[in-house]
Amino acid sequence: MSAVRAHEARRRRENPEPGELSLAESSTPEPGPLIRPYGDTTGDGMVQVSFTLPLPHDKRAEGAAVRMAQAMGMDPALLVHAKAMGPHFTFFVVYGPVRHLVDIREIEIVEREFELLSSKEVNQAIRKHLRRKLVVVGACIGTDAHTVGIDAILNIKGFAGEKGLEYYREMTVHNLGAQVLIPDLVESAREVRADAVLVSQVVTQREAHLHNTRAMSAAFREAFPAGRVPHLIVGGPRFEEGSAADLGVDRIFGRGTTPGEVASYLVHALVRPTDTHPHTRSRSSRSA
Ligand code: B12
Repeated sequence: MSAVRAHEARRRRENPEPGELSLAESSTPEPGPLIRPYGDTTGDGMVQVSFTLPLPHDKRAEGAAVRMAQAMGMDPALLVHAKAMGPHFTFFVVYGPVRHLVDIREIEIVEREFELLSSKEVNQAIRKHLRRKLVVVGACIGTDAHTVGIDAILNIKGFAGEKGLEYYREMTVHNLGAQVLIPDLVESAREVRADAVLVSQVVTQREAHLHNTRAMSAAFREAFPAGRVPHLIVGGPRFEEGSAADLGVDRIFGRGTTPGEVASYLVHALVRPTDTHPHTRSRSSRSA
């Protein structure tokens, strides 16, 4: 290698610019700041994508899949799997390198704003400061029948090794199940004087999860006086972090949420030592 090329290679390694890869020639496991995917060798940019095209499975469809991958920046694009999905569609998996870089210095991280508590600490906080059971109502709304997510949070058997909210002695949980109509949810929340309403939305076709969440929030705000609206929480795998305010809810939980996180959050949001929060008043002083 000439002295000029060696110098240029060292400059790139030590001081990469956007468009240059810091890890490509390095064996250090220290990442970034500019990174690209890893397949066989560090920084080779290899990715695998899958998608479905509205074409019957034939040579033309396979060519279209390769073109699609190339248009996404994969060059060369290797078709590794193609399978007919009925007579009119084909599912593809394509593998190949991309040239895009990510500058990890630009990533904004939303930190958890509450402390994780054990179930014992959650129960103690509710008993000591709320001095009554914390009441939770949960449901899947709209036409959504995917109950596994909300059950993972609410059912006693729980999720990821953590017991669900039903396990917490100081919580009363009403799980209304699937396809609950918004007026019925509002009515149930009123009836049981819910502190928090937990709604699951898994289906996102035609942005159903966003429309349903906005409609649910609007219905609660119409039905309850200001300051008396139960704490509104939605969860599901495809909600965007940071979009709670835009959707009119208090908190969003995404993929991989555990019941312990939700229980800890409920204490953080609804159980205050000073007992000044509207939802933390004793039952006799609450007007529903
Ligand atoms: C199981 C399943 C079903 C089961 C549901 C059974 C049941 N009782 O729930 C059945 C077979 C009924 C079903 C039906 C359908 N399904 Co389906 N289904 C799935 C599947 C395979 C798994 C979902 C699941 O259980 N995940 C496990 C749970 C634990 O994860 P989760 O839901 O994300 O929940 C976690 C978090 O998101 C969060 N969370 C979720 N909700 C809440 C709520 C709160 C308050 C909080 C705090 C947290 C929280 O906490 C949970 C634990 O971490 C997914 C594909 C997949 N692999 O994800 C498709 C999937 C969700 N289904 C899909 C579709 C399209 C359908 C159907 C429309 C298919 C059809 N044409 O009939 C129907 C719709 C039925 C209906 N009316 O809703 C699509 C949705 C696509 C989209 N973009 O909307 C998926 C993604 C499959 C796919 N790739 O196409 N489905």
